[in-house]
Amino acid sequence: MVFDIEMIKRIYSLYPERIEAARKLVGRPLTLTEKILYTHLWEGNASQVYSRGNSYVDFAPDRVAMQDATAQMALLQFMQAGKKKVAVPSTVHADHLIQAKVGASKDLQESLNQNNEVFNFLSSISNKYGIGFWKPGAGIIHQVVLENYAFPGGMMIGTDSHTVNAGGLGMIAIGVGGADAVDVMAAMAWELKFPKLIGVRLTGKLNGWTSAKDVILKVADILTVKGGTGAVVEYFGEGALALSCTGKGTICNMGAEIGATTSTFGYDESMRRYLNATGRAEVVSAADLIAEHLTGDPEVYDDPKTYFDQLIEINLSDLEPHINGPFTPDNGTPVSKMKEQAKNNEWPTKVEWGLIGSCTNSSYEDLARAASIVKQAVANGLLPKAEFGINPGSEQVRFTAERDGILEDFEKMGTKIFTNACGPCIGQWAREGSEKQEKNTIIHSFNRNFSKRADGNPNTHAFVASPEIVAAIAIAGDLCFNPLTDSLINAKGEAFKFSAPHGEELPINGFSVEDNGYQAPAEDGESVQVVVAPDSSRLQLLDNFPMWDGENITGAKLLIKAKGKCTTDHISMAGPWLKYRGHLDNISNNLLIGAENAFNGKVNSVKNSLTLNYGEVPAVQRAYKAAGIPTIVVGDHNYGEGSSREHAAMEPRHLGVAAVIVKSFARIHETNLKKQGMLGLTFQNEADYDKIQEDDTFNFIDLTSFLPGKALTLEIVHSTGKSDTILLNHTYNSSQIDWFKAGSALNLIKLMEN
Ligand code: MIC
Ligand code: SF4
Repeated sequence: MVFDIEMIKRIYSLYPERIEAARKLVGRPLTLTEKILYTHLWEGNASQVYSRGNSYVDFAPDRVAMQDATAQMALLQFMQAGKKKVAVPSTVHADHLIQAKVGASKDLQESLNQNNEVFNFLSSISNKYGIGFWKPGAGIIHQVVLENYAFPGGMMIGTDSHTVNAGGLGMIAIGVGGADAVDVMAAMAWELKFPKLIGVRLTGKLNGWTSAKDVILKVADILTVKGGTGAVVEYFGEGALALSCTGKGTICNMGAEIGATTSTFGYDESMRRYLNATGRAEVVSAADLIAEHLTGDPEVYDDPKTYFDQLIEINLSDLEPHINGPFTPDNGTPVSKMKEQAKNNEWPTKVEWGLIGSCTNSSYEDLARAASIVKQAVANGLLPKAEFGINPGSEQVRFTAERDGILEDFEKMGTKIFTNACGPCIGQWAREGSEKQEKNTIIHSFNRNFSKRADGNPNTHAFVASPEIVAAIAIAGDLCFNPLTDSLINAKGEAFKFSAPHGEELPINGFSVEDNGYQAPAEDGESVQVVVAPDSSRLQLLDNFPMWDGENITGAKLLIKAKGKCTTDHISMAGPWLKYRGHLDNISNNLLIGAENAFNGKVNSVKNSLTLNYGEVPAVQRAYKAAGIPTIVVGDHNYGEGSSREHAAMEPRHLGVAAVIVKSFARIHETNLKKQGMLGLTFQNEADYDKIQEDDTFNFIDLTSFLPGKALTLEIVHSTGKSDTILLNHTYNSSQIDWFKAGSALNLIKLMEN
């Protein structure tokens, strides 16, 4: 079955006219990104040219995807919008809440037992509002979307930062917070600042050990975790055409790690092959009719410097496999340099675990290429020095890989086959011994490797690499092993050198699956009941956040001045906390517990100015809230990097933080703060970060004239009695200022409904 084919055909039928309208206005050849954006304007045909990096634009995305950990909050908000049904095709995927411990069948059952209440809520609310539900075990959201829903030239949003994975099938797919998803599901426009464009020209061809993963590991190394902020990355060139569709997905997926709004590739043969193999020949026929519009204009790719704001060139023939990390995905090291780097940085080189999977690298091709390495090891009597685990991306991939003997290859080496789910990638990993917090190294094919992310141990050095490199290094048990040049010694004492990996891009005998785990929604959901028990610890109906009282915020205290990297994992930790994603008050007990306090270098220890004692961040904030004292949070660069989880914005809002003031924000988090009625501001002068002292009191001077483009003034009164006055920039447009005034974007929807 092809999902939503009529919708796809309708979008395609609009393409020629809309592209023509845009082309006339813009007056030059168009990039693929511009084509998709201009065909998805809320207003229909373009009536003006939008300025990259400046204009706020209303879009009409074609679909919405949500995963279980973010869907709860998204749908709790949607319930309040008073609609009968979602306005665009939408899906929910149960993938984050499943733990990896002993192996798929036991782990899945265990997760069903533990999360029954939440899964029932998601299944019934999906049923009620016309949302497709992918049951636990069906697969990881982004793989399932790529296999079933993504289509060239489409535009989608999803409540997960790796929604961008669908760029592998030529979409503009963007990660958002739940409140943004509510706009689209409630038939309203979705707003985005018109992005800047980064072009990446790929020349040459991948060979030997290099894979699509290495392209993005290299791009991350070049651009860093904030280099893509506010931009769409468009890949093109002969090298792009030669990549598989799922390989393109891997590259787009990790675009989230450079802060890019999204990444995309033009419609090509690899996409046709993938669509056909996943049962979507009808999409191919429809796309072929407008194929010229589903890629950038030839003039653009011939002279990219003229059309992109920034251009990167990578010759795939020269690219070396990379290993990125630890603790950040943009610290790239070519395999041949690892010995030297590990030594210089004192990274532990003994590898304890190799993990393959996550939405980034769990396709059939990924498993097949890694299996080809494992097979060689088994055939040559090599036993893996590290433990090994895999999470297939979807039931379709798992079933087919099992049928084709790929899983058997892994099992022969003692690999644990975990559920088709996120698992260790999001801290859902019951790793034995991690509580001892020993310094150790793991290597995985995931996308993120922030501190504590996989196993909760801050001393785990997690490195990111392609599945085949993960396989080779886990077998060697040595981070410095270079499979291109080094040999291993087998059980008989003979030297053995791996041949380069090989794996079919798509299964020769086609994909197959018995039960893909999909549950279609009721035709008419009117009578479906959605139950939220009042005493539940997992789910809690939402109350409105209070409206702004129209006064300047004064007498605010500092909750925390966070130092260095402060990702959404630091602000609202995942792992064990995932269970409270549907209960705002309970999850608020993890507020900023991972952030480092700039004054004492500790995590989860801040000064309570009421008692002058140090306490845990959530407890201190609750004390301020009880005393009716507003607070501010101060942060460094790229604050809120990583996930789309809006809990990182809702928790401070719920507990009474008034403003978050930082050197710079990651895009999704900044929007999430705005949506929840918070002030998200940046220092006009970065050095003012240093002026903030632990015992300061803060007074906003001119919040009463909060206007687009006008900086706000903050008075900082130090405990010495001296004061500083600083300027704070913001990016609120007038409707976003209305969200602030109403108390949240959702409050505003409700005000408009009545
Ligand atoms: C992640 O990879 O961090 C997550 C978990 O998928 C998040 C979403 C979440 O926090 O639920 C993301 O990337 O948006
Ligand atoms: Fe799941 Fe990890 Fe992908 Fe996030 S990055 S969606 S946790 S697999």
